[in-house]
Amino acid sequence: IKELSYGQRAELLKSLPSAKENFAIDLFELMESKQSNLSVACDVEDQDELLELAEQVGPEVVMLKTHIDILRPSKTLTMQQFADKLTQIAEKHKFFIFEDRKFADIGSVTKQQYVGGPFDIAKWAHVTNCHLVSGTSSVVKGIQEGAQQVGKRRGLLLIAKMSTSDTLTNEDTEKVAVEVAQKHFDFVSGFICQGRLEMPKGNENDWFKYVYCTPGVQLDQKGDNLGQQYNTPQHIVGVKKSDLIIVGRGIYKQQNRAEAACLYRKQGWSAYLERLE
Ligand code: UP6
Repeated sequence: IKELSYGQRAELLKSLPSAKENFAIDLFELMESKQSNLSVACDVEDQDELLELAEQVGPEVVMLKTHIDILRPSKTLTMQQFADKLTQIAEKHKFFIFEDRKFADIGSVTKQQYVGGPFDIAKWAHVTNCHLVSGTSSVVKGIQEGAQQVGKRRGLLLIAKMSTSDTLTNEDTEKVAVEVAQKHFDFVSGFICQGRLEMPKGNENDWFKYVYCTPGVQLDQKGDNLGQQYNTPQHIVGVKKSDLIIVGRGIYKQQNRAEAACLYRKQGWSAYLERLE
């Protein structure tokens, strides 16, 4: 198939019986209506600051990315209260919450880490992600069972390729991620990757089913001193044909975070529009 818009991909997914409940539909629809393919990685360490950042960038993003385990416990808010506040902000500005947990244990422990524990991720995060090193089907199933327990529509992104210079992920892990996604298409919504992934022979057109999400995006820097590598929104969306850019320090380290988020949203969106031409 030729290039498709996010909205067209949502419609196509809705027409597939196996995808009817897939979170990717909600995400593609929001991207289309909000004219945004931006996610902000909120790697701040204070709960109040994270809530403030969510308010600042909320109007620009479709997904707000958290690392719940880097936040200092707050003196004023319980975990439940914090999650409720973040959920309220998400509803107000219309974005999804992505807990970037990168699960990597056996299926049953993954499920325990996802549902319950101090963070109770499944309760408040619309989407999460996992590595496939410890199990391809088992880890996905563990998270899927957890989501069923909570009884809400949840999404899962598979880590296919990481942004770091010294990553062990490669073409083989990308290939495995695609196979796992195809097998668990009722629950898997997309990938953490560095660009659109190649589909298996005979199913080349299936690329449209998945949301390709890419971290390691920044305009000013080429990388950091701990292995991170950056590309521009134009390169990631325009050349590599990824769908969603994930920007952390490029936005939250700026003086005016709302303005920075607006700039990245515009860059990501115009690269997408050019791709459609
Ligand atoms: N992230 C990566 N690379 C990956 C996967 N995830 O950087 O392959 C996450 C990091 C961080 C964010 O955990 O939250 O994306 C990138 O932040 P930065 O833009 O500040 O580098």
